[in-house]
Amino acid sequence: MTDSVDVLNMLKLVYTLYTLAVISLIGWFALGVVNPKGKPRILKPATFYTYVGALITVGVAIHIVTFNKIPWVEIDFKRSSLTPKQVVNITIEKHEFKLPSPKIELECNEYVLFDVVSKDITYGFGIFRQNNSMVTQMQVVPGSKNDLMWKFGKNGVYHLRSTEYSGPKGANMYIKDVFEVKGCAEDDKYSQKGGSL
Ligand SMILES: [Cu+2]
Repeated sequence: MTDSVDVLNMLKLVYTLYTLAVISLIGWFALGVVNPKGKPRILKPATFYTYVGALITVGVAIHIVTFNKIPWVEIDFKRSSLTPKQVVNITIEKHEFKLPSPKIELECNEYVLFDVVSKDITYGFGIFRQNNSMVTQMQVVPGSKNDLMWKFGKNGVYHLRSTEYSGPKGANMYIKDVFEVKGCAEDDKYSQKGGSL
């Protein structure tokens, strides 16, 4: 199952190539202008617009072709018709997470809804792997409904951390090994306790 690690690796590759293609256009133009052999070599407008047109087409196509490969997009689109199998209610007050239990078990390949309420200021709610890479996160705004639906496809133990600046005390809003996902066919290799990292 695709997760944020795979998405990030793919994006690094795709956007590096795309950015190099964009930069090459500027390089091509600059080389023409400073052409040491006589007159500046000016690009034909048709060539220029074809190249820019190709960049736009490829850039838009990347989004259209990949959007349904990204696992959380489907959840966002179908959100109103999905019923979560599990609801986790969390309250935050005075820079402290109030959890329903110290350890929370999450079911594999089921929709889980994290419903988080702030009693005072804006915080963040983020789920992190053992290597501290992020699985998912949302902002937690007081007086608003903040709920995040997610489906976990790999076994692992995850940390909870506030992902929004909430003053100096916010740095302590970090609880290790809160969430555990069990029952999947596959392990999240970055989220195993005792680290196969
Ligand atoms: Cu984009």
